[in-house]
Amino acid sequence: MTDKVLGVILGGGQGSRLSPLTQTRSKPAVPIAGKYRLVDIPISNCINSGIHRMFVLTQFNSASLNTHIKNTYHFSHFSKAFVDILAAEQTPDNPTWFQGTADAVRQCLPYIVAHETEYILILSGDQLYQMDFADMVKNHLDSGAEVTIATIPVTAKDATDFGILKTNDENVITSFTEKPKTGLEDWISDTGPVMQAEGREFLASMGIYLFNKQYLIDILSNNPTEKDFGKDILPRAINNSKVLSHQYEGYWTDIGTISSFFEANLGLTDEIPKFDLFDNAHAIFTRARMLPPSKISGTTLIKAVIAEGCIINANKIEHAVLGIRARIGKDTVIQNCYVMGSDRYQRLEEIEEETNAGKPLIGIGDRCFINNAILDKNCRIGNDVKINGGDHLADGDFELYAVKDGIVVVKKAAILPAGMEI
Ligand code: ADQ
Ligand code: ADP
Repeated sequence: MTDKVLGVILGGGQGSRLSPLTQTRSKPAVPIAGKYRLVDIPISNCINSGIHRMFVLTQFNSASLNTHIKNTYHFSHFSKAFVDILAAEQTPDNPTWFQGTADAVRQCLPYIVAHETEYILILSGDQLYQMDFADMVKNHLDSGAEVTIATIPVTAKDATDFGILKTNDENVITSFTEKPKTGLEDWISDTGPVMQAEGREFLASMGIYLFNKQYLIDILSNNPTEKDFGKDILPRAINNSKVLSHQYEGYWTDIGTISSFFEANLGLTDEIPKFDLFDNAHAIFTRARMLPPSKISGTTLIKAVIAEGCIINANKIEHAVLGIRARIGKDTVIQNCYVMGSDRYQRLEEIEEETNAGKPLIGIGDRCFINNAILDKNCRIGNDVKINGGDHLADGDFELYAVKDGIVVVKKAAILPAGMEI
């Protein structure tokens, strides 16, 4: 059945919540888990569920997103599979960028409907989860609904950040409110004994919607001023037609902010991570690179996830994810960090030249101490640099780095001179 489904991945609006990681690239291209990009998560979920045709809608079409998609998702000539990027474009009819999630899908409808498909699955681009959409499609078909929303039980604390809904006994949604700030007690649902025991009594929308194709075309075309699914289109659909809740209870988390992104990455270092990259049935795909194995010397490694192609001479790496080609010098200590790595290796002559000129090399130098930080790609961290993130640091945006919720984010290709302290 999933061969009748076309996936539409919402790749992000302004991306300001993930800034400065989105300063030079679109959100779907943000590197995650050492070797993947954000967009690999929804794409892999689709592929693992038998959905092989996908559009990625993005507000700006960065070179890095294009390169990644072009180099990663190759399908057989004999299949109809594809992953295509649709970037917001100005046309004579529409001089503006995407105004919201529903507007993004509306502006791309001509491309979407050109494909032979019966159902459109709308997905967020900034969530970490491994879900089989086939179950959701089956529920949708069995119920005869026009729309199915994937839902997950959440606690009262989390409920204010999500669309919260109530259903009848047949899981048909009867009411919906987007990110309720007051009157939460009216929105408690019977989520079952296991979820209730965890205090998860509110049914939240996961931002994953399965629409009958013609229904989606009609509701978007007939309400041209409605910009968002959560605020406008879904409440309208729930009032006027059959909208089903498909309850999911696996691991799912939103990674749209620096702190949730940071936590999700460091969560991969747990003994049994909630997001399991080692799960055969839910593999996450990414670009196949021909990188050498990582080379490590004299380093104590505790809860470390290390991608390919790294050169590590550090003293200690604890609770950290190191991305491809990360280079770390002698006597350096890295803890509670996501180091994204780099795009290339420096040639030996270049290393000699730059060292003589006193320029920090790509990677992290000797005798550094780095705690509670994200280092974007291609950073040059000089010798003896100290970065100590934490709640004592106020939020701020500076030339070389930003601080968000105590996490220091060193910007892509930033050069931190020897001895600098943050
Ligand atoms: P949010 O995630 O807050 O809530 P929104 O900001 O609309 O909603 O983003 C949804 C997805 O669309 C994200 O992946 C975002 O990056 C992307 N997006 C946003 N604006 C876009 C644009 N203009 N063009 C392209 N992509 C865009 C939504 C629902 C809630 C639900 C949560 C679950 O509105 O009801 O509970 O998702 O995370
Ligand atoms: P990002 O998304 O992190 O901003 P890109 O994806 O645009 O970055 O750039 C990464 C790609 O660029 C990689 O494929 C890498 O091989 C290539 N690349 C970037 N800089 C160089 C360089 N100086 N030499 C060789 N390859 C490079």
